[in-house]
Amino acid sequence: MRVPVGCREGQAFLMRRWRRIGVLAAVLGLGVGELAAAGVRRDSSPVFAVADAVVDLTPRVVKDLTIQLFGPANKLVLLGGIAAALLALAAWTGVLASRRLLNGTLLIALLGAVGVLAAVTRPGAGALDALPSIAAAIASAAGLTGLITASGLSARAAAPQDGSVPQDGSAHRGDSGPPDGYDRRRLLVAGAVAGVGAVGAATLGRWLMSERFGASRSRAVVRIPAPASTAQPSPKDLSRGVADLSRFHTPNQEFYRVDTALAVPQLPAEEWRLRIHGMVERPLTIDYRQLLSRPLIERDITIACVSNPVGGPYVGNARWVGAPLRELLREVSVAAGADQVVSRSHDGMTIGTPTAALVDGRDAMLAVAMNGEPLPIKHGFPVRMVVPGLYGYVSACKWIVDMELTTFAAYDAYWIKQGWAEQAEVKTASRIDAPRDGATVRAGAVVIGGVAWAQHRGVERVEVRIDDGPWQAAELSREQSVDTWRQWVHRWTATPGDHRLRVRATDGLGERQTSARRDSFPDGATGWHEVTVTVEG
Ligand SMILES: Nc1nc2c(c(=O)[nH]1)N[C@H]1C(S)=C(S)[C@@H](COP(=O)(O)O)O[C@H]1N2
Ligand SMILES: [Mo]
Repeated sequence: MRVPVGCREGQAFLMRRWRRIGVLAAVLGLGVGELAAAGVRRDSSPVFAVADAVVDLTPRVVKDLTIQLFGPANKLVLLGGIAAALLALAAWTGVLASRRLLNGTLLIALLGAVGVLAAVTRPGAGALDALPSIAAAIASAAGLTGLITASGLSARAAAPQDGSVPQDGSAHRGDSGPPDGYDRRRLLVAGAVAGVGAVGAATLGRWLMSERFGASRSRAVVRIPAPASTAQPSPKDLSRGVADLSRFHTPNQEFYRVDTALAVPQLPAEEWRLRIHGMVERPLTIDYRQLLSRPLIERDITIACVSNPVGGPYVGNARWVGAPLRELLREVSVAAGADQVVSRSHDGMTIGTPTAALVDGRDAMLAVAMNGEPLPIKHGFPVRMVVPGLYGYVSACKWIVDMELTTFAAYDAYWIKQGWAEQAEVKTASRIDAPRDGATVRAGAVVIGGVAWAQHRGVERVEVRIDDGPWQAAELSREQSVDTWRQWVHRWTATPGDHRLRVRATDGLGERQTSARRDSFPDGATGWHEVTVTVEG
């Protein structure tokens, strides 16, 4: 039964159809774009190329804000925003097409051009990278025409010839419901065909991409040789029996992830090469097999992100296996004055590390394994850098493919260009994991616990303060190395009421963690972590 609709509603009804047609056409185009990208390379996908370009063009303050607000989910938020903007534009192609098909097609061409521009300006892109965006635009335009034809809608049915918005709904005079020629059934069928086509093309494209360019097959077959120098046996893990206390080794699945890559870079180990060049006497290129044939070291090293707020989650401890950088740099013979090593990743990130930190005897390495498995793809497979004592953005280059010996005066790496500090040693920090902030606990015996880190200086002491009471020494896990965090626990007899718990650490040089509250920009947050808990009688 046809529900009578007034003229104004009739107009709105039609516009919804046109918008839907625009969106369906765009989705079809994107699906076809993904499929075409599988024939070129991953980064040529219009979706990822545009998203990556947006990330590159986003000002630092906005990026920081999204990291602060949404943490590791900031990329999902960004992708969601891009998708919403695209949907709005796609709907608009339909609206434009309702006046004149050519106008809708022109907007699609413009969007395609944005895709082309983004794709050909990605690192390592060639002219071929333009193809998926072009294919997407053509499929979209064809979809638009096809859906309009199938629906029986025409530009005339939607708007008066002069293109102005009708004031009285005169476009389909005094009528109830859709105009003559509109065929709901055929539009539904055509829409379903377009939708299925879009999903099918995107799924097939995704699958082909991971088969052709993915790294998981490579990761499944690599075998990491036994290290020549093994880690100390692990200390007793204080997290056993204390809910919410961080485990001594952070499981890979729970390890924080911070990087600018929207799609995790895929670099099969067989294709991996590392070039060490610049201010060196004997430039060197090694492959994965050669790297693994070197004497490997195994170490428990805690890494942290400079953007970690006080008490935040961007820190983790893992057992890494890798090739020491000191020997590699000795082989290439670094020129005097080359005070910076600029590492480049497969996805174009640049990270600048003081050369001194790589040769001064600390366990700086090119890591290939993390907690007993080949490096997870998200954490840099096949090879990443790990340098004890430095924040990740100045040391921990994932998917590393190039190291250039240069000077700090000559080159600013990615985050330095955004204003972050050139040199950034990890600041002494401590965190309360249990009980959680805002938790309610029962009066009596309560275990307060957490972790403390001061990489390459070590943690000597951790103290806890309840309300305005005295600072009390916490019990610490055995020191594994100066590069490894220490778990701490403090047994508290909790009394009913609200309580404020604070923690502070002292590093291996006897220096106490500062109470001064500072934001993470530009070289790491400072201040004592505190939580408030309610104790019930
Ligand atoms: N290629 C690449 N490597 C990178 C980054 C990046 O964005 N791209 N981020 C760095 C930062 S800021 C940190 S804190 C660490 C995080 O390493 P994780 O994700 O394995 O925890 O990686 C570093 N290495
Ligand atoms: Mo970081």
